Parts: sequence; structure tokens; C-alpha cells
Amino acid sequence: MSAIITVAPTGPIATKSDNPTLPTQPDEIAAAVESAYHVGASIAHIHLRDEQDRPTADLDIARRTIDLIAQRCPILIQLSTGVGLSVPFEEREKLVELRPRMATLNPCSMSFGAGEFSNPPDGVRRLAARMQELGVKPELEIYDTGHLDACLRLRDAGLLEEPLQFSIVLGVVGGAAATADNLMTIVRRLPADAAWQIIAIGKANLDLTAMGLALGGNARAGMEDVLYLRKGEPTRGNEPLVARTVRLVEALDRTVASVAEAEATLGLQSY
Ligand code: KMH
Ligand code: ZN
Repeated sequence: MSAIITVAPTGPIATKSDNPTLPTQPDEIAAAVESAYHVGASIAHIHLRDEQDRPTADLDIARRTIDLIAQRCPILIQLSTGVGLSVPFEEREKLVELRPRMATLNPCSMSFGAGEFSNPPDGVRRLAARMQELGVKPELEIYDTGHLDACLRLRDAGLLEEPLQFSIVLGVVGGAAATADNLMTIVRRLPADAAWQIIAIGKANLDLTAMGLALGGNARAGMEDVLYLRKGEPTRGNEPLVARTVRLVEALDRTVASVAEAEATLGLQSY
């Protein structure tokens, strides 16, 4: 099956002082997404920053960013409801009211580096139910094996529609380490019809992305996950990371999914 590439142009943590090519403002994010789309990305995973570049769930900034992206290209927009550790869950969950085609759903609270990532069980169930009502496809972000079980319980409670879509996030301090063993342990336990990708943070990014593609998974690329192309070589924007992922897909004799193929594979609702 063709490989869906998601671009994650900016996350909640890195700043322009870490890499000056990091897009943070709506117009910068939209430009980065457009160039990633032209290289092969069909989904854009979006975090928002305020005017001071702090993570935000501000609905006006979200609307402006979505509109700017939509004016430039037909990529599928996946809003992050993870947003950033400093933003309360109750603000983060409101982002799905904008009805993006997809949004992330983080099933469990956890330590996250030096901070805490709060995803309380009642809030997660409420958000899953609201996404179902609105037809927003959840991307289930699982950082450890127990997070997969939490998602399967949500499915069994009728709060998630199949096929489930997983991001297996490895390498977060507080989650499972970025090792091939951990990837295999989780992949073996996914439902047979699930779509999935690996998100490997930091220096294991390239190897584990290649491994995920070789195993039939999808791929994510971008400056949320890695700021360097290789040791000592900071990436100049998101496009080189997406282009490298396209080369991996092609080297494995797979094809890169179009937006229409991604919509069909993930069973996205159209509206
Ligand atoms: N960086 C974390 C707060 C998401 O996008 O939903 C986790 C995160 C997950 O970025
Ligand atoms: Zn994210």
C-alpha cells in the first residue's frame, strides 16, 4: 500500500534559537506546509504559537492558520490537541470545534521531559466522543504499550471508529525509548486493519522512520521531531526532511500516497 507522509512543521518545544528556519507564525507554517505538500506530504500535523512564539490553543490563530494553509494547497489538516505542556486540557480540546479533518488524541497523562502532559481519563473520553460527533478522525498518539490498551478500551466503548490510526511515539523522556524492540512490541499488538506511523524523536528518527516504512507503516517528517538532517547539519526548514522521507519510500519500492489515497485509507469523513 502507498505510504502516507505527514509533515509536522513545528512542535511545542523547539524555538527559532534552536533552528532559525523553524516556522512558528501562521504564514510561516502555511508556507512550510505548502512546500511539504509539493514534495509529497498529504497530511499536515499542526501546532500553533502565539505572537511571542509560545504554544497556544487560541481559536483565532488556529482558524487563521487553517485558512492560510487551505488557500495554498489541499493537504489534509490534522490539528494537534496536544498543543503544549503549558496549555490546559480544557483549552486544548476546544480546537476540534473547528472541525479539522483530523486531530490528535493523546490517551494518557504522562511525564514528558521535565514536565507533565495532562490527559485525564474523563477528558479523553469526552474529547473522543466529541470528535466522533464532529467527524474529526483521531490520530492516536501512543508513547508506551499501555497507551495502546487505553485506545483499545476507547474503541471497545464505541468511542473510536475503525480503522484506527496510530502514531507510535518513541524517544520522549517519560515514554518508551526509541528502540527497534519497542517499535516491534507495539506494532505486533496493533489491530490488523490499523494505519500507523512511527514518530521517533531525535537521533533515532531516520532509522526508525525507515524501519516503520519497511514494515508497511506510514511516515512522519518535520521539525517537530528532529531539527538536524544528520549530526552537525541542522535542517534548513522542513522540506529537506520530507524529501528525504520520500526518497526512503521510493527506495523501498513503495509509492507516496496522494491526498485522495490518504483520505480513503484512513476512512476520513468528507464534509
Ligand atoms: N509534544 C507534546 C506535547 C500532539 O501533537 O498531540 C505531544 C504532542 C502530541 O505534540
Ligand atoms: Zn504534535
